[in-house]
Amino acid sequence: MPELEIIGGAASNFVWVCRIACAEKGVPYKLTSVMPHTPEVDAVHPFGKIPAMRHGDVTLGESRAICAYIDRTFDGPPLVPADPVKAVQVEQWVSIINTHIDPTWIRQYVGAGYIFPGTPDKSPNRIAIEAALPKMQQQFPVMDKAVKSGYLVGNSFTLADMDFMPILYYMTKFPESGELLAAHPNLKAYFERHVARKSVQESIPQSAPGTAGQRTEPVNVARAVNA
Ligand SMILES: N[C@@H](CCC(=O)N[C@@H](CS)C(=O)NCC(=O)O)C(=O)O
Repeated sequence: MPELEIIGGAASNFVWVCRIACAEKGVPYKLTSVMPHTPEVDAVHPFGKIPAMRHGDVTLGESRAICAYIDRTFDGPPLVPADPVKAVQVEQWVSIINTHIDPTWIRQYVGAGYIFPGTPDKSPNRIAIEAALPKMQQQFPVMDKAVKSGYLVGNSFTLADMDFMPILYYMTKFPESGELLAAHPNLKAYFERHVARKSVQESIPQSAPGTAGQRTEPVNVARAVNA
């Protein structure tokens, strides 16, 4: 079997999802840590976004497609339950996270507010932050209710949880989102429980979003044994 290559900076929450998926599945991979719109990425993703993936002759972009490939190609615990209702519930949450939560919590609040503020002195962009917060204040209680059982779907750690954990991790790094997390006990307990998983711990980015350098680091992930 050729080596799986995940292409994209480790700080990207979408790259991180794929790395958690590999670890949960017990799939070794090489991480090629490059920014979006670099030649390695442009050669694979139609719009130059990360993550991209190579495995032998197979190339793919988009985290959901890459995780589906990992799940269907390799042995190991399923990332999506076999039960058809639970399987589509996973799709529902992945879609909600990618189309509602990521755009507000990561792109707008973390990205435009703190990481790429576009202010002359690089100080936080209060306009972007204040624009994101009312939406986040509505979305946090929804997600708090959704994780009440300890998982987004059923009673196991699925791709939906893998998609959500990197975003929650970044919520702990900034003041307003940290306060929101602290004020939502189900979300806080959910985060604290799953951040301890081996698959999450071993893939925590060493750099803040947007600061990942261009380097190639081999990662050999033994099958994760998680609680
Ligand atoms: N729907 C894509 C989103 C990927 C995405 O937005 N990645 C960001 C980094 S976290 C990116 O490449 N941004 C550059 C851009 O949007 O041009 C996926 O699930 O993989």
